[in-house]
Amino acid sequence: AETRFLRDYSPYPFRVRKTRLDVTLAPQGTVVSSRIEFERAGPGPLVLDGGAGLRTRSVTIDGAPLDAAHLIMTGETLTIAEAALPARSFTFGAEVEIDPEANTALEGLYLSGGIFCTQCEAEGFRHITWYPDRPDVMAPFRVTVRSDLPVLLSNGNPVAQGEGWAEWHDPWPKPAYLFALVAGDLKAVSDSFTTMSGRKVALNVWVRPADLDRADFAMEALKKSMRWDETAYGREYDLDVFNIVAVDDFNMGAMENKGLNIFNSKLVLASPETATDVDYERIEAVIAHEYFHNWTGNRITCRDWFQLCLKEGLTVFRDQQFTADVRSAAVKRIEDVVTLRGRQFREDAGPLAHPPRPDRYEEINNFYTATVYEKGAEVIGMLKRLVGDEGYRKSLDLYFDRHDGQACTIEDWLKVFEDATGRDLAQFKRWYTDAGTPKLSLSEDWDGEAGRLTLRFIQATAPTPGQSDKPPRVIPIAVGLISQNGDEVMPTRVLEMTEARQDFGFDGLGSRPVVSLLRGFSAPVTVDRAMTAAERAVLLAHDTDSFARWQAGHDLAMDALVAMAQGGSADPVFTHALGGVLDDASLDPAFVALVLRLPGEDEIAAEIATRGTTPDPDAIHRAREALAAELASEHERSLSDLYDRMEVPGAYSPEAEPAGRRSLRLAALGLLSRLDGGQRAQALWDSASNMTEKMGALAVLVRLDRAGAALAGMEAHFGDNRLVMDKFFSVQPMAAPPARAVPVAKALADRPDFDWKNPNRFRSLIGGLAANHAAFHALDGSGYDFVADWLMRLDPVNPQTAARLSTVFETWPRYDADRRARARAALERLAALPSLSGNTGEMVRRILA
Ligand code: HT7
Ligand code: ZN
Repeated sequence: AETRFLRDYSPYPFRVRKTRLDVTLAPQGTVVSSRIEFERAGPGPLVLDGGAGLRTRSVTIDGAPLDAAHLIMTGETLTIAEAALPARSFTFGAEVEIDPEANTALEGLYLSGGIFCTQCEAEGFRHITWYPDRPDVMAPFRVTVRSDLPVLLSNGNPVAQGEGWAEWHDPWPKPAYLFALVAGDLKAVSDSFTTMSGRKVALNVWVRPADLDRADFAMEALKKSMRWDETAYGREYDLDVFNIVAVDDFNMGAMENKGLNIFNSKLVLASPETATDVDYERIEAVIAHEYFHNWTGNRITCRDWFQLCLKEGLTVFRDQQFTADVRSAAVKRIEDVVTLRGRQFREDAGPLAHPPRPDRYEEINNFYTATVYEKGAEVIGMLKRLVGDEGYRKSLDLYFDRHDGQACTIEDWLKVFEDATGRDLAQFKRWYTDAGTPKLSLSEDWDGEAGRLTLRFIQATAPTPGQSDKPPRVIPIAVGLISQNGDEVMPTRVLEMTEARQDFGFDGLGSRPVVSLLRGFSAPVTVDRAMTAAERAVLLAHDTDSFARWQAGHDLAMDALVAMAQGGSADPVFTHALGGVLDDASLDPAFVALVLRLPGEDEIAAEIATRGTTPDPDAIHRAREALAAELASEHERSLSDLYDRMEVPGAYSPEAEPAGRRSLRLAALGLLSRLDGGQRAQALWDSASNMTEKMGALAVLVRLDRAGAALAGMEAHFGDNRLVMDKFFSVQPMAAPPARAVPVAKALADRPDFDWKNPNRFRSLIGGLAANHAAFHALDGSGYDFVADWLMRLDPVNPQTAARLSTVFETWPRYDADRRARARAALERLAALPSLSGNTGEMVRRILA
């Protein structure tokens, strides 16, 4: 595809006053009639977007058929010359026929298990009818849906309905990407919500009738989110109804269509027997995320797709705040940083690095990335830290006041902060425009006589594709000081680093303290500092900042693992320090579970590469296994006590407290299985009544290659539950011993229920194998080939999902020459496919560049 550039933006030469759609549904021949009221806003022809799949039956202007001489139709656009249009305003009409049943790409209107549904972000509406399919063209929509199916939904409020039809009206002007339509044999969990100004809103979570008993939790999450947005941001819901629909075939997690959110069923359906604690937390967060888009995304949207992080970064930041509020803030922060490093730092360090606001793209669907989402959220966290809570609230109030109903840019967003707080954000803007993760190096200068500690910081960002020059950024560095005996001698202070090198001095210190750095992970940077294991142990035992405390333990574990992977041994300080954490009954179990979780193999590989050596996946795997075994033997008694004490009695609840206890119990189980050969795991599998413990036990049994009976039982019990069977398909390739993983994955791929056209199922198996680091990076290339073969098969059917999954290859440059050659060969096979989609083509080219 052609490259688009941010600098080429030009406004659309028309406004749309009203959009009217009449859709008669049929699996192979859905007819869409449109009437769009245009009003001229500038010079130029009328250019509308439309996909190749539109069978256009008629085009009219003000009701009169358009003379073919005035109309140019390519596969992708329809152009009407200025001379053929009335001067000021006119109504464009079209009747097109489309084929939802043939739509396996799941973009536009498609069928999922007999349910008609839509996915229009980013550019899916053009597969439904001719339209200015760009986010800065906003209009109120009136939609009639015609079908024999019992439930017919679209955006906005219901206006009227009769036998076989329903009419919907959405009064809030919106871009086409927020359009949605659903028709199916659905049942709802229904409730209502009274907004802060006293309006009653009808709420429905629509699912297939058989799934009705698993939709209550989603409804509770929705009500919680609505209340939270009122309290935390003063944002009230603005329609009479809010509908959520769950479908099984979906390219991503969920979609915030105005008043009609459509969800991947795995992010709606939950019961204790089928969903894990992690699933519950994710459902709650994504329901919140999509709901929060109503203001940050829908009422205020993006001018163009380069501005995607305007809505996504902000909405992720808001959903993170929500989870921190309704669960544990300390635990949530650590989880978010683990995710950020695992996905975004990885992206920033490789060939796919790009800024949160890119200035060019080929295929916009390839830019729904960790950088746009998670780094976009971190950037807002830094802004908040710099302007303070009050400045942030003032800025957000101004944003909503000033830009309601508009399609905005990052410049608009930053200007709001400048106007509300008086701060100059010119340098801060680099966080949006520059790619790469800054490395923050710290050296310390201690003057014992003067009682003065000087922190000398250097920031540097390595070049990224297309950006070699990296000027310094503003970095908020939160620091505290802890004395060697564990007292906090200086509470958190936020240093604002603006130069490439900068010193900060602290006076009046009686003895040399330990620096607790980057508290709360105050900026998305990597840290390079010399520190002894003993100093880290002081922070792990005493830091008052829970993030920095966890980080100290994580650093100790990482040093041990890197040493072991390179033929050395673990520093006993780590094993010993961990004992202190295990025996500290005052700590939150969820926090202890996070401390116990060893860095993942991919993270260890990244760290080894950062330290300038080539990671060996097999050695990393062995090191991680060996350290787990060492910890288990060293702390057997404490772990075994914990395993018994953390049992949660009574009925299952997905709340943070019992979930934290279960996560600690399962962390202990994982370590103890190195000693008991999986005996506890087998007993837990046999006795557990909730899916959290079942899956925790099963992962251990698969790792020990003794899961045969458990897997057979799972299949017998849950064979017809798609979401549980997705777990069956993912746990095996992911947790299997590396040498077994590819054969296991191949056997699973041969099963008749490997419904690979379903994105969840495909991601479970193929993504599961790619997540098994040592298996995916097997020296013989079998992991690379397995994944590449399946991407080749998926690409013609669902290019979006294939392109997204191709990112599993993004780290290939960090490995040895043999592995690099094998990965390159697999990618080149993909690239050579004559019919490769633009989506996957762009990704593979960038990954190989
Ligand atoms: N805004 C949505 C992003 C999205 C998407 C969702 C489902 C399928 C395809 C999609 N393309 C883009 C989801 C969100 O961020 O909330
Ligand atoms: Zn979003």
